[in-house]
Amino acid sequence: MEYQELANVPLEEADVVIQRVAFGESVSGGEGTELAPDAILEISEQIEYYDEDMEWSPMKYMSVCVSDSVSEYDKIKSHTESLVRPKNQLLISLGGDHSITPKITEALLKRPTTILFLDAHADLRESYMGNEFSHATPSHHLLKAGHKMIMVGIRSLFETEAVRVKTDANIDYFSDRALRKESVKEKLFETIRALDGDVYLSIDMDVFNPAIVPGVGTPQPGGIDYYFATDILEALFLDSKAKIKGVDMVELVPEASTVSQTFAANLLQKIISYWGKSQGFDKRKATGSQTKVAYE
Ligand SMILES: [Mn+2]
Repeated sequence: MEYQELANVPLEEADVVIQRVAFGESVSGGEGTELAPDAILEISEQIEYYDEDMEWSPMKYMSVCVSDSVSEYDKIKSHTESLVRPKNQLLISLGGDHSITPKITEALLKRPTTILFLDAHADLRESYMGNEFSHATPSHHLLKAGHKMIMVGIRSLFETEAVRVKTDANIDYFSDRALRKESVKEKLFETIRALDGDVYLSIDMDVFNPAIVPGVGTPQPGGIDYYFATDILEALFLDSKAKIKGVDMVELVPEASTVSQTFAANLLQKIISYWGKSQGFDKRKATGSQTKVAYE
């Protein structure tokens, strides 16, 4: 598979590494998250190379490598480790359901880190339907590993989760409803801009309004929109001192209209563009993946 139909470069040369995590066993509502990585990459060829927000074509200056697919849960950690190289790279993992996040972070994060967690659900259960590593449990594992969490867009909680988000000192909680208030929104952006040190970004696609992204395993009414998400990316990548250790996008279920996977592919492009700009790649020589493309 390729991103935007760009030829894959060797891992050693890649600025951006896209990991395909085709694991979707634990989704309760819908099925098909394991199909999302390839559906997002397939539709990414429809997206213009030029990013109208950052006013550049990121892939002119950056090179990309799409990994082979990992579909067994017990192999996600070692697969993630196998993709890490001692150079400045951004690893973006395309899920799969949300249970993959703790396995990816186990591989990437060697010390306590801030997890910016966009989701309709708190995902704090210790186990769900008998499964300790279900899509309803990633936050539990992340906190257990010592990470701090900033939760954004939450609007569906189990009673004990509702208590924990307000009492756990390691959770900075921004519910979807509260974010309708300008003052709360501003507080979220201040919090993100103040980030310093290692940060991992996890985007559950059900954080978005399901009228915009209908293809998710467990849709919830309410939710954020595209520009709210790009504002978050801008604050994180361009206005903060955070060092981004990795990104994942999970819980997408490809659907016939292709609206959901097109949304995800655009969001993926924004992540790549904003990160590339933050690294100053627009000032280096234009020898990226796009320069090998022949135009008609
Ligand atoms: Mn989730």
